[in-house]
Order: sequence, then structure tokens, then C-alpha cells
Amino acid sequence: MKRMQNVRGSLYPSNKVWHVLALLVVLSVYLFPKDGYAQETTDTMCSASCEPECNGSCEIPLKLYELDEVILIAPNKEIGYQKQSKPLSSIDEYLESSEHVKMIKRGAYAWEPTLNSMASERLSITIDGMRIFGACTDKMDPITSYVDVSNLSEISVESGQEGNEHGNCVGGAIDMKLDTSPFKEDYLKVSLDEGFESNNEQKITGVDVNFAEESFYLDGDVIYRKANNYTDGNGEEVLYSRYEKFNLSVNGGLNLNDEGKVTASFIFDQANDVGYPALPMDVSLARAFIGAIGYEQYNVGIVKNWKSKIYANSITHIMDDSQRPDVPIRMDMPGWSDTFGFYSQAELEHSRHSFLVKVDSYYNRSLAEMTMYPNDSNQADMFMLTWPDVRTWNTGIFVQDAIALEKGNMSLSTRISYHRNWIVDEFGLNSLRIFYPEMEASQHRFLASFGSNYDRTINHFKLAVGVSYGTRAPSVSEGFGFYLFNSSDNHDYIGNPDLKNEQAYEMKARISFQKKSFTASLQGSYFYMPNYIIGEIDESIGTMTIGAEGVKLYRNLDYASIANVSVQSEYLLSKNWTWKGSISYHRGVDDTNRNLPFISPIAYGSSVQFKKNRIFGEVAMDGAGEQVNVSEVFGEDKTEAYTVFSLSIGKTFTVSKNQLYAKAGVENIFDTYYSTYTDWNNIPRMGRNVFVTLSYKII
Ligand SMILES: [Cu+2]
Repeated sequence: MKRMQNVRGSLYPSNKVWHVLALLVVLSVYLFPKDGYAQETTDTMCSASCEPECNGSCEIPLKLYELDEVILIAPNKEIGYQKQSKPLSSIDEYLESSEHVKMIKRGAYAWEPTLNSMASERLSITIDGMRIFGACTDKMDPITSYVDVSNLSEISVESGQEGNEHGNCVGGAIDMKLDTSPFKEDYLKVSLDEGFESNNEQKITGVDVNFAEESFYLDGDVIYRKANNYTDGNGEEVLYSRYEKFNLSVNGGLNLNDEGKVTASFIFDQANDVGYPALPMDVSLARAFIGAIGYEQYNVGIVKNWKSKIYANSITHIMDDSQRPDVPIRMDMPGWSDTFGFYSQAELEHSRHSFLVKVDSYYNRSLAEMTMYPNDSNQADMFMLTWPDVRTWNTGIFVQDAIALEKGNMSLSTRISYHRNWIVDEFGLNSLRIFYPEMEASQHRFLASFGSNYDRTINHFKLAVGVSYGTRAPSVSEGFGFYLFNSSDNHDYIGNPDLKNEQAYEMKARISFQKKSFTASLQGSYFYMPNYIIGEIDESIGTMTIGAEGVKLYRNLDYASIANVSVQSEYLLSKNWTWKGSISYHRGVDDTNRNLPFISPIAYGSSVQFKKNRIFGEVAMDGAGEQVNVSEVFGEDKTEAYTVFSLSIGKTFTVSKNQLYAKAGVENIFDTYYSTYTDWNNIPRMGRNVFVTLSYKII
């Protein structure tokens, strides 16, 4: 067996080869400089959301490479509203409609984003650059669940090391950008939003007020959603799938004589009575306070833009099983996560180079408890710290140089961080010392990453390639979790403080063809990941959760590898009709050729869109083939192939100078019963759903 592994291992380039390759890429740019510019502006980073209202505060797009994706949110603007098939849908649904993000579902609420077949611990997920960490040991509260569409203008999805600007990651980054008003004379916008969905009787109500003068802006919005249990394609009610959510946000800005600005933002988000049909527990409260103060200056000497922000956020997550009728033992599992941080970044331009230098730091406190109440009242309650008050301090520097070459563009970036973890709670530390007697209360590590991208346009073709290296520290659960129950593979998980950093050597390429009426792109990424972190069965340890099959300990594998390939195309059929299509394939295996969990089978989508006289229509199809590469060790079974259809139609009306956006549609038209590889424990998806949304803009 050992020999087999070695043979397979030799098929991969060794670490040395990668390092030499990377070094050559860097040296080639600085040793053989070329004169002249070929800089192209990106059309995505800043287009629809801030183009008309840039007002000097618009960020200079340093990213020249088209390996990323921007998801436009802006339900307050006609194009943003009508472009999305369901404009008042949750952030989760917006993310799911993206090309590269897939969502793991444990219920109807708070889905977990994955990018390049990697989930949250391998990604950097931020709100306007702010680090924020969920407070649930069972991943019931991804960061994306603490914002709503009313807060955001766009979400930027950056693949692999293109995301290292926001923090250490291996899979990529998702940054959600807050929506703020421009500095503009007599600017007042009020919008009222209403939505209704038939399947789970979801009601959505929102109010958005934006007020600005040349010297300041003030934005406020509230949105409220309430949904009952949904029904699947067989007409069965999916129990514990209801939720209720309230979100409020306030943003303010002061214009400093067009030389800079001071900004402040605050988000309050609270979800109550959230059911998780795929899990044995529900959430009675998930609450976040998210605040930041920023300062920005334009054109200070050679610095074009200098931006700094300090921030703080606090999350409370109360998880229990009080709604479940039959449980072997009652449990309460509250969790808390507080984060404080800052970043300061400067954009400089010199000759053909555009530099971005960023210094950032955050401090996080993660604490989670579990109390078990035996049915026999003579037995004592059991108490555990599942996250033993773990503190994390991470501080780093990021430098990027975007270079306009004679032919094409190049970008080089690096991030170096110092990462420290320490356990404050003595009881929690002693609990972990049962398994790791030598364990220290504190540990530290260094994280380094490097990214390189090159792109070039040749006639109608655009070619983009990238070679990168990244590392990440283990997450709090992976490093210090204590008996975290995973209901998918039915095992208790125990963290491992001795884990090494996970690494990723990454290669990616994209070739796109663009003509007036036709665009198509083919892209692929390959990640070779030494020290891949995953839970492995340890038969010497007894379970804690009643009914659990065994215990898994987090380990570093020798390596794992993940490959993703996708094709997208768009064809302008006529002035009013557009066709879009996509297909993707993913594969992930470990060092012994076992399948990794949550890897998509072949997936495809196609849609036809219509636009005329402010009428917008769409018919769409989405589906996936049978899941052939199943990870049984991680609780997966084969997911059947499926195809579902949806349609939507929208129109914009002008009512005495004001705008009324209306949209209605049907999802899962044929009431198909299905679940996908991302559905935890195979919970079925929603059956047929009719929705209506209305937005009235008073200008
Ligand atoms: Cu939870």
C-alpha cells in the first residue's frame, strides 16, 4: 500500500519544482522589463454599482485579470433588480446563482458557500474587508447569513490566491461590499420593498432611505423576512425549515473637501426560530452586531488612495433541540464569536506598475458550550466547552504589483502573516489535554502566500493564466474543537492542536472568446494541497454523542488534489433575446485516491432572457448528472441526476416620476422532487414556488 502511494505521489510535481517555477515567474518580470503600456481597465469591478455615482470615491481597479466574478446585488437600481431572476431573494440565493460558488444546505436558511470545491475554513469571507467569524460549531451561521440584500451593492468572488488580499486562504475569497450613497446635492431616495413566496409563505418587507448632500451621506435600511416550513416536490412538508430574520443597517459618510472621506457603518442582524431540517438541532437566536469606522484620502503624493478601517463585530448563536419531540438527551449549545480588527491600504502608481500595499490585523475570541440534560433527573447535567475560549490574533502584510506589459498584463502578490492561537479557559485546555497531554496553551505560526497571474488579448481571444501558492492555519474547530458532532458522517470530531499549516499549489487558466454577439470561456483550476486537513477515524476514543458511530480526529493528509473545469457561453440571439449556457466538472481526491466530500458531479445550466420596453423575462434550466464519485467515509451517498426549470417576468413602471419595479416567477415549475450533492443528509429541495416582488422607488 505504501509503495502504491509513493508511485501515485511521484506523478505530482515536487514542492521544489513549484518553488523554482514561481521564482522564475517573478524574476522574468523584473529582470526583463518592457516599455509601453497595454493596460486595460476592467469592466466588472466598478461598473454598474458605482459608475454613475463615482464621485471620486470609486476604487481604482487594480485587478486586471478576469479569473474573478462580481455578483451585482443593488436591488435599488433597475438593472440590478431586473437582472436577478428573484431580486429580493436572500444573499444565499444570489451566491448560488453565481458561476463559481456552490452552497451547502442544512435547511432553508444560512447556507454555507463553497468556492473551487472548498468550504468556509479554506476561504476568506469578509464584509467590506472586515474579518468576521461564525459562532456555531456546526457551521449553522456562515458569515453570509449576517447580511441581507439591502446592505450590499456587490459581492466579489476571487478564486484561489487572488483572494489573499483579504486574508489567508487556499480556495479563494468572497468579499461583500456595502452599498453607500454618493456625495451629491439634494440626493434623496426612498424605496419600499415587498415580496411574497408561495411555497413557504415567506413574506419580505423592506424600507431603504438614502439621503445625501455634497458634504455628507446618510443611509438607513431595514428588512424583515419570515418563512414557514417549505414543501418538497412530493408535497411533503419539510419539518424544521422555517425562519425569521430582521436586519437593520446605517451608513454615514463625511466628505473632506473632496480630498478624502470619513465613513461609519453599522449592521444589526438577528434571526430567530431558525430550523435546520438536516441537523438534530435548531437555532433560537443568531445575532450579529457589525460596526466599522473608516478614513480614506485621495492623492497624497504618489499615493492615489489611502484607506484605513477599524472594526468590531460580535455574534451570539443559541442552538438547542427544544423544538424536537424525540431526542435521546436534551442539549443546549450556545456559542459566541467576537472580532476586532483594522486594515490600512495604499494604492500607488509608478510608471507601468500599480501597487497595493495593505497591513491588516484581527483578534478573535471563539467560545462555545454544550450542556446535556439526561432524561433521568437523578443524573447530573454534563457540561463541556466545545470551543474552549480560543483567542486568535492574526497580523499580516499584503503587497501586490499589477504591471502593464507591452503585451498583456501581469500581477504578482504576496501575503505574509503571523498567526497566534491561545486557549484562555483552563477547564477547556485540560479537556483537550486528555488527548494531547503535552499541549501548550499557546501556539503560533507563520503563513506565507504568493500569487501570479498573466493575461493577454489576442484578437478576439483573451488568455489568462495563474500560478500560486497559499497556506492557511487550521480553523478553531480543526485545532481546538472538542466533541463536535457531525450528523452527515455520524461522528464526533476532536480538534488537533498539532496540525501543520495546510498548503495549496494552484494552477489556473482561462481562455475566452469575445465577439459582439457571442462570448464563450473555458476555465480550469488545479490545486495540489500538501497537509490537507480532514477528520480521520480514531478507534481508540469513545464517543460522547448518543448514537454516534465513532470519533474522528483532525489530521494532515500527505496531500489532496482538487480540479475544477467549467465552460460558459452567451449568445445574443437578437436585439431582445439572449441565451446563456454553462457546464462544469469537479474532482477531488486524497493521497490514497479516496473521494473528497462535497465535490460536484457534472452540473449544467441554461437560460433564455428577454428584454424590451422595460420588460424583462427569463426561462432557466438547472441540473446535474448522477454523483458518481461519492465520499462514503464522510457520510455521502449517491445523489441522483436532476433537472429543474424556472421562469420569471418583470416590468418597470413609472408612476408620477417614481419607479415601480415588479417581478413575478415560478421556481421548480414541474414540482420535481430532488436533492443535490450539497444538501446535507439529502434533505429535499423546495417544490414548486411562486414568488412576487414589488419595489417602489420615490425619487
Ligand atoms: Cu449552531
